Amino acid sequence: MKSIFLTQINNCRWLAACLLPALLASQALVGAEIPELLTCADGTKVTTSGQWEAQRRGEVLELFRAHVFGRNPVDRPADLKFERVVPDAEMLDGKAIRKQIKASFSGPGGQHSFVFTAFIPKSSKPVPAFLLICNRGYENIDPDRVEKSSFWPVEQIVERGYAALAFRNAELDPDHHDGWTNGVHQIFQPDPKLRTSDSWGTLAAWAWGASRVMDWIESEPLINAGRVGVLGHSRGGKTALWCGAQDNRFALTISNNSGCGGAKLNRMELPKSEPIARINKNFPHWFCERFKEYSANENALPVDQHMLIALLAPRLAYVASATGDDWAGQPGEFQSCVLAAPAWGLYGLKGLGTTAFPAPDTPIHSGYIGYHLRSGKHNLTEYDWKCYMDFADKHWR
Ligand code: GTR
Repeated sequence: MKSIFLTQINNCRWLAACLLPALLASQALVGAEIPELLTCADGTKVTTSGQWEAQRRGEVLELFRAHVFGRNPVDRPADLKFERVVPDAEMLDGKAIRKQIKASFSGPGGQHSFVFTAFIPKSSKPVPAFLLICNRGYENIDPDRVEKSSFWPVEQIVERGYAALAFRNAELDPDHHDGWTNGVHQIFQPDPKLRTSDSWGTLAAWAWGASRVMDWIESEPLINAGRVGVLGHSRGGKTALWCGAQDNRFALTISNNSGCGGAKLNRMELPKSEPIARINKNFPHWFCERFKEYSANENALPVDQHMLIALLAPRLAYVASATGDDWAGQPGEFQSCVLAAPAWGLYGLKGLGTTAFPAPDTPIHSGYIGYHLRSGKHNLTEYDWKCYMDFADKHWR
């Protein structure tokens, strides 16, 4: 266990740059014990990528299943099938093909389906792609492009040579605490009484949906399945992190303003940020039941969120914050990236490449973990998308 207070004392650049007096005044930082990323349950220190993959990575993944997000009852359903909702169409002045696909499957509770859209730029070779887990209304992911939202700027994404995919989270599971009687929870575990402390919550169900879209991407010759980024905003960002952690087919995972339960370090108790007690009270369906044991009890949690980001190594990871989003705890989102970076070090790769909290609108893109602090409010904007594409370009082009 390492004291975050000591970590920061050793880190004068970070302290100097982080002009948040409330943070430094917070007694909650002093002595807060951060679970060690690279120490196995049996005390073995991890010094190689081989050890990480053979032992520690699986332990960390299991801790997040058992204590935070819950356990999926099923991976890819045996009868999963994809069919076109409408014929493929040329869109964006002929620059892209639009595909609208319905994914259908069944479980003990019956049949279910959800729809996703893909805009694929015309190209002589398979293109890289971004998959958005959309937690806002349908108007944000309008397949007809009548409504154009910065949440999913398809025109810009296609212009830069990326396919843009999106689905609506609520089609997998409505975003309400409704007793697990609908959505994919009901399909795969029809009797809610049989749920246990580690049964999957709603964020896990949404993440599972993103993996089903990846199943389709793997069968789509126009997309390069080896270069797909999954991203989400806020509750969608928490979901993207859990998706990328479990599904290593995603080469890039992006958390936009994900905050508590996402990129924000729980033990960094920032006065204006969301604590576990609040998220469990307001959104009792997001995590597994056991996560409630950690309400106002952060230090008992056997993981912290830097370990979630570390599960993405050695793939690409990106965390973004916004200056006006104290609720997400920006310094805590950044600090998770700092503490996750040693996982990339095991592979001889640069993680974040700095420990200094950056000035607004100065993206850090030098390593395998990208980070930026955008000026403005809690949102997913064209600026954020530009940063994500710049980062992907740097690694993939
Ligand atoms: C808030 C919640 C956050 C965040 C956000 C969102 O109300 O407290 O954790 O997820 O909603 O998804 O926009």
